[in-house]
Amino acid sequence: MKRSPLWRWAFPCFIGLLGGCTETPTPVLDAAVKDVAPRMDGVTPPDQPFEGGLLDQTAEIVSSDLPDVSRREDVIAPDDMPVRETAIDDGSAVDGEARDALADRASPACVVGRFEAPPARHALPGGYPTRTFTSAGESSSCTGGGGRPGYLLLDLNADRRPDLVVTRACDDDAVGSDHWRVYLNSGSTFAGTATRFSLPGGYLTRTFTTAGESSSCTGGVGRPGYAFFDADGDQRPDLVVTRACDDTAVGSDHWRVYLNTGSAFAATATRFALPSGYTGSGFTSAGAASSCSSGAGRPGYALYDMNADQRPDLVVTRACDDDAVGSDHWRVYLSTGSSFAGTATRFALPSGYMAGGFTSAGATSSCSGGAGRPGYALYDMNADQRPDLVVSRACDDDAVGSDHWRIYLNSGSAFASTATRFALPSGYTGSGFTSSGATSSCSGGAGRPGYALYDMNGDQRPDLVVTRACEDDAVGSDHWRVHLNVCM
Ligand SMILES: [Ca+2]
Ligand SMILES: [Ca+2]
Ligand SMILES: [Ca+2]
Ligand SMILES: [Ca+2]
Repeated sequence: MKRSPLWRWAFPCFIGLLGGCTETPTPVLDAAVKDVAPRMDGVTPPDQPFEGGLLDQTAEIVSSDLPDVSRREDVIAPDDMPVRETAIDDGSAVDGEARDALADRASPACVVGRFEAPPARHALPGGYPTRTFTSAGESSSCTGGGGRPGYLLLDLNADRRPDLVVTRACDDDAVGSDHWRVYLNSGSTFAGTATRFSLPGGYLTRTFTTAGESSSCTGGVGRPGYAFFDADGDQRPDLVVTRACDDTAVGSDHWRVYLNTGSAFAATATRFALPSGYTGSGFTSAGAASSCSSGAGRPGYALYDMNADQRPDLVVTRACDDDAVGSDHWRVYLSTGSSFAGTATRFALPSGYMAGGFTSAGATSSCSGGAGRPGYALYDMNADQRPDLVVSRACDDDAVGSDHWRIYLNSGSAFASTATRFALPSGYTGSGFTSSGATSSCSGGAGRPGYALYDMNGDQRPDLVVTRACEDDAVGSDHWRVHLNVCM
């Protein structure tokens, strides 16, 4: 996800209607979480015409100024899927993987680490224009002959390595309509040949061309709201429709989940129940900040697996009726795999920051005017499956974001009250790494690289991925730089 990772949505919370937002002091880890099989939604989109076997897909040639590549799209064979009975943190190597040695560098005793200064090289697929992949995800730009594809990073085959997913290709409208092109991540490279990943039918052409959308149902357009996260906890991100233009119940009492089978999103949706006590428009968006003014009463929410059961939980980061939420604690509604708990648990935040310092699941810093809002985000930096609070800029210490970050480790019911130091690589200019990701800014000599955090080698530790370097155009064209997250 993340994955960063990260799936955020907002729900209007009308406290007066139900007790859905009450809190209990029960630690998150103590809460019983049951594995409930998703119920069928009864939503059956029209059959998608099936044009021959997936293995028989013909070559897709994309014009390019890069050397060659004729690519065939293969289905991801079910046999390629890792066995999932294994505990996610057992540290065992996966047979046949090229970078087992790197994975083995994660020691169970490792509390926190650093980004290695010398970067590893991660090869990008050919067949696209130069500087196509200068960030960790882009919307397409097909007008004017530019031919820039839309793409994102998503671990579609559950080997814990994010794959490069082309969600729109300028030379083929079927990409983003009935399938995506997936370049599987081997740990040190993206495959040169794309794999075909099928999308559900029943939606407009080019509906699924980005990493997620808010809905656009006016004017008969009928574009659904959607996002990608692993709803059922099988490690495979699923396609979740948060608003459907033909059914107002989607986004008010349930979502449509198209489960990831390993080679496709299921053609038929299953139902994910939403908390009651909220109004109809509450759950229709994949991301929104709180809106407490003028009586709207919409809290800030995000989706993170706070208790390490692989199911993302609903995290309320701001509540309009309680300023302590976002200042000293968050509310967590645990996921059962097919619904969220009706009662929230309390998750403690570190002290020492301004009131309301953590009212969203991540923010850029705002140090001017004495506001003192830190820059922060949630990432599991120490590979215990629990997202940690990463402060990438602190208003009282300029070294934060230039030579280290502050990490507040997640205990399961709280973030640690004391920060751990996480070293950043030297050798970059500009404003450094004051957020957990940034687009590049190479003009005017600023020299700020484009970067993001992704676990590129599958050892559960998010790595610092430089997607554009101002002094080297090859970065973002034929490779990325990966500063591996390693133990101190
Ligand atoms: Ca899943
Ligand atoms: Ca969870
Ligand atoms: Ca952690
Ligand atoms: Ca890693």
